[in-house]
Amino acid sequence: MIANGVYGYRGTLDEDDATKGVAWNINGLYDRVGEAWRESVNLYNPLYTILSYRGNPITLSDDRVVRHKQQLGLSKGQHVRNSVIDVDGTQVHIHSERFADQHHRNLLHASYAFSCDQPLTLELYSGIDGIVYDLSGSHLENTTFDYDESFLIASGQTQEQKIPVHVIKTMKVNFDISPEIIKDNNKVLRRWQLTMEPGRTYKLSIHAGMIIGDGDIEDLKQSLSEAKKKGYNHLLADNKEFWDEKWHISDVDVGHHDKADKALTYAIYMLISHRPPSEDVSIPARGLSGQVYKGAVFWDTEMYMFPFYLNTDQAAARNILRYRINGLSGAKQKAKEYGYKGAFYAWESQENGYDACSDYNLSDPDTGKPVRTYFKENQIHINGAIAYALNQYVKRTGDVSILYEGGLEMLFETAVFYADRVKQTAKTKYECFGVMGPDEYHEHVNNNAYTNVMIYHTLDVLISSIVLLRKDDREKTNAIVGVYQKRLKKIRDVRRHILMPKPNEDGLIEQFDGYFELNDVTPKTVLKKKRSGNEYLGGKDGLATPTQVIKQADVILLLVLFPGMFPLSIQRANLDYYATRTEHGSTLSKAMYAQLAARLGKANDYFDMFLEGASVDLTGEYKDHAGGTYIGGTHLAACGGAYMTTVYGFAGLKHKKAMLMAESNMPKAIRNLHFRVNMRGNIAYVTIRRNIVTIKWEETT
Ligand code: IFM
Repeated sequence: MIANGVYGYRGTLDEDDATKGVAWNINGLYDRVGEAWRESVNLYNPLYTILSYRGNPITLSDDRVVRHKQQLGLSKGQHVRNSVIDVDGTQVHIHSERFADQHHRNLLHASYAFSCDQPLTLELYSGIDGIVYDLSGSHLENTTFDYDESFLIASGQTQEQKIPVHVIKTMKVNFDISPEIIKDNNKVLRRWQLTMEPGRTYKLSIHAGMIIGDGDIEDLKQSLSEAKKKGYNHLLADNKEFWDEKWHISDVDVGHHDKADKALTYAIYMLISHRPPSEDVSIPARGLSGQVYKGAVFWDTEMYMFPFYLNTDQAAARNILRYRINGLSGAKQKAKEYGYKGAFYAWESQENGYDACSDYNLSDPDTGKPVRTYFKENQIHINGAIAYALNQYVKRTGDVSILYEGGLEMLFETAVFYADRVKQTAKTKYECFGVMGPDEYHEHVNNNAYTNVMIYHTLDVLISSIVLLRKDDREKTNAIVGVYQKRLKKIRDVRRHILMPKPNEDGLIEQFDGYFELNDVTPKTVLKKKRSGNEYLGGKDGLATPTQVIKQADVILLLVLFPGMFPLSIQRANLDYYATRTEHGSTLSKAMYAQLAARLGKANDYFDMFLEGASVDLTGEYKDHAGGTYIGGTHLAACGGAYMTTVYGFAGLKHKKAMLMAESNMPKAIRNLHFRVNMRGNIAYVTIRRNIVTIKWEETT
């Protein structure tokens, strides 16, 4: 797929339609049809282009394909397709390219070239296909098509909020034939009838744009006319400049290990492609690859993707945080709905912090009946993820302005929620009941170690942020603090007395109260009992529920995030213990094991795990269904996890304010590693060669 943070366009073919899952998926535009899940919207398809011979579409039907290849050029963000199709004894070559405009992020460009080896009369159709692929209902209504000499236009609106959308397309051809227009209820197309000369290449370039809401159609037409004038190749060259600059700061070069290098390059390509363009949007869990997980933003963004942006694109990191600040009203609303004070952030966040998470996310494999799930109300650790990222940002950038711009208020509200959510069980003791940690198989658990530490950390970040801000502007800070003065006493008390995890005599941290009493079996034993391929292992009746088998890194993530909290011996004991009990049923899991292992000098033992986690989108080896729900797509958290393991694990990167340190925790399979990091405007070039670390300060911006 190609993407630019505003939209994603899947790697489908020019001639594909809704039945093949074509999707121009828009970030931040959501809709709900009837009682179906509220999900992100796919726009009309402006790249629809097809050749036809004697009224029959030329497609990749098996008997006619001579050759077919699709490529993704990661260095310039370009999708390329080459096909040779046999048409009645004549070979028709199709070469198409497309890229997401990284400067004018509402534009999309493509070029479509074709030729044949014998004379042939063909028809070329290109236009806007109004029938689009959707997971949960058709989101665009009142669709109309229009055209003039230069443009084709499809307009409509979303069903729920009646948000107007427009897709406009202009084309240029290198042959002198006037097209006809074809318009029906589903599409508007131009059609050219061509008597093709062998050896000549016929070319069509396409420039498309979109407006969501009340944009100016004339402005968009103007931008498209300029794009057409400039031409596809020039635009591509401009785009390449963007990519060159991004790759310079973002590339992580893993010498002598093609698999690792490829996986990382792909992961970084995805992360760059999904950087949020503004504070109105963030990054959905499946990126902009489609509507899986409702196109919603999870904790994946703050916990797994954020570190990449913090190191390479701090404007994007800021947008991610601002998106949460803007979602505060939604989070306060959610807290209220559950009877709590403060802000309870959405588990599946859409616009303005609205929680799109359903109460029934899965279904029973035997009966097909919906299964009640508690992701939405149990996973209160989402608040902590946001506070953690905000704290990392402020510490790294020194940019305290975000705290005045709603950041401190957000911290207060999340802290107020936590202080209200915990239970005082003794004079000096607070506990947290009925939660779900990152391991989603076990619901309604008490004192999940990860969650309790996140609660402590959030309250701590609030208190330290107040201290920091008071040094900066006492009056301004006190004005914000004053609003919450009455709540501070409880916040401080909870911070002091929240039950914190304590390793047992074997050095093990219990994931939650009673975890060690559960059946101690391996994931293999549990998996053997599965009745259907995509049976969900957790929840009320899940096979893993009565066991110690967990879905994903939980205690291990805690150790990754707070490296100084427990001695190395404790970290090692827990890595060994939980590794044999983790199913890695989520693509968020493996990278965290590999990262901790690297820091503990065990990178070799976990290198294969790192590779598996980093390559999921290339190998396709992940669950594409869980409990009857389709969950496929691009795994942005795994991309971020691959980056984290390499930079924070293998290279042991640490930063303290403007100071940067690295150490070699390299697995044997990787001989050298290079990457750059932005430290308050200075670029550090980190190199590890034969276990020798060097950091060179490259340039000052
Ligand atoms: O946020 C994750 C969760 O931790 C595991 N299930 C999938 C979600 C989206 O990636």
